[in-house]
Amino acid sequence: MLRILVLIIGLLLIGFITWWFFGKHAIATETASVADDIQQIDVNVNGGYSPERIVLKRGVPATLNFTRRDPSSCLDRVVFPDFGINRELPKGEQQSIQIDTSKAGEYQWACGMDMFHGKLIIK
Ligand SMILES: [Cu+2]
Repeated sequence: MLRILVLIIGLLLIGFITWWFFGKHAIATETASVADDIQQIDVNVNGGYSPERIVLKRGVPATLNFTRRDPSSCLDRVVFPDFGINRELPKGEQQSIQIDTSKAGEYQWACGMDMFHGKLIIK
C-alpha cells in the first residue's frame, strides 16, 4: 500500500517537473503599431516584461517605450546586446529606445543581470 502511494507521488512529481520545464508556457506576443512611417509599442516592466515578445516590421523606424513599475533594482536596466544598447530605467519614467530594424531576425533583450528576457522579432 505504502509502495503504491510512493510510486504515485513519484509519478506526479515527474509529471509536474516535465510540465514545468518543457510545457508550453503562454508568451505574450504583440505587434508594434505603425503610424506615419514609425512604429511604437509600450512595454510594461513589472516582474518581467509585458509584452515579452514584440514583432516589428523591417525597415520601419521603431521605438520601444519602456516603463518600469517594479521597485526591484533587478529590472533597472534593459540591455539589447545585438544593438549595443544598455539603458537605465528609472522607476515610473518612460524610456524610449530606438531600434534599428534594417535587418530581419530575432533579437533577445534582458535585464542588467540577464535574468529576465524578452525577444524582438523583426520581419
Ligand atoms: Cu535582473
